[in-house]
Amino acid sequence: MECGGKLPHSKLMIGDESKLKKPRKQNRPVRNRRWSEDDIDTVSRARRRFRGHEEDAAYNPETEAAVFVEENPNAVVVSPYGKLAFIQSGDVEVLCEVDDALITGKSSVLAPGDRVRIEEKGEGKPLVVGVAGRRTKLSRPAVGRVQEQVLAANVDFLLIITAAARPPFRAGLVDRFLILADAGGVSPILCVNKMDLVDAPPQETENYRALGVPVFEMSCETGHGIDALREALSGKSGVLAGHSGVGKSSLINALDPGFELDTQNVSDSSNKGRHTTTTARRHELADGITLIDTPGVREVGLWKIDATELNLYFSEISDVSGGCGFRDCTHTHEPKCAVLTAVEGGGIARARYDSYVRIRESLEEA
Ligand SMILES: Nc1nc2c(ncn2[C@@H]2O[C@H](COP(=O)(O)OP(=O)(O)OP(=O)(O)O)[C@@H](O)[C@H]2O)c(=O)[nH]1
Ligand SMILES: [Mg+2]
Ligand SMILES: [Zn+2]
Repeated sequence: MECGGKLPHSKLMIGDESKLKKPRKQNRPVRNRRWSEDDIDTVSRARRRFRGHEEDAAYNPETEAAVFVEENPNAVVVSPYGKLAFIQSGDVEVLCEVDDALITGKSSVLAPGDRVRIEEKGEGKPLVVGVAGRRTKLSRPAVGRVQEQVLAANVDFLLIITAAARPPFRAGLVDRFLILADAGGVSPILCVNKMDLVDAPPQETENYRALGVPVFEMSCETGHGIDALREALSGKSGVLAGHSGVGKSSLINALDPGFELDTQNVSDSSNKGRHTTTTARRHELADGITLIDTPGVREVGLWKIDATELNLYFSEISDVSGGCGFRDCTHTHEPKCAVLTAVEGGGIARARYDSYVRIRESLEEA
């Protein structure tokens, strides 16, 4: 799988790519190296083995092969707009038409961050004639579940934005976003915003630190933690995702004071955000940072992930599952299950295990 490449899993390593090019050591411990390029390779290899075919299972060869042929992109997608698209070409943003070959149903296959080729037609709007293969992508099932919806393309990071409070921290959503990131070759970063509202971060954040996911505690309101994140993102690209009202757009405004994106109060009665941002859009910030803002989500569907391979996306589970009595152990009820033993013994966080079980059930129902 052609994926993120050179993706640091600790902010200390950002900008120091030499460290990432070390030869691969045999039998090094699996823990804490979860989100490196090697790991993504390992997961995708395992997934290919499981599926028994050569292509990367995260990509859909039927739809993508025909479309992603552009070898000379000259522009980048800012925001798809039905059968049109806002495209950044040099310093200007232009509204373009999109070639029929790139349209499925009422919209195009384009996602913010896609590298495309546009051509002037002489009259009218320029035309998007092709799109290049994606280095990474973040996708979920589109409404109706039969089609893939790519939320963002060619990003280094998925910034999973959560709030310490208002709306409440939801670990289950974080777990699903981690799967999406892994499946698309994107490095996750967990941002815990609104720290000004609490004395201590939600307890579950420790589970993510233990997995090697970088965790940034911050407040867009007070500016706490913003410099550290800006430094970590310098020169990189990312997509922001999370529940409505957690502060995604506020974060862009905080990282670059030149921005004044619309933000809105979380309604006090329901504790739910109001979906202030309604379309995904790519923004170029100071310090060479590119971020795609997205509308808030309540749920995250998983695209092309099978219940039986779910354990591959929970590194702490796949680390110990070799010790299970049955090779096809589901880690839910079987005797001699090494995963259940680890959960009992505290080696695997109960909240993460519960997420695994819940997601597994949802995939079996689908
Ligand atoms: N107390 C506090 N409030 C914040 C913080 N960050 C953002 N907010 C507020 O939270 C509300 C929602 O922020 P937005 O940036 O609109 O949230 P969003 O994630 O973009 O929401 P959607 O666009 O609906 O997905 C706004 O009223 C912000 O002012 C923070 O660190 N602390
Ligand atoms: Mg927003
Ligand atoms: Zn088991």
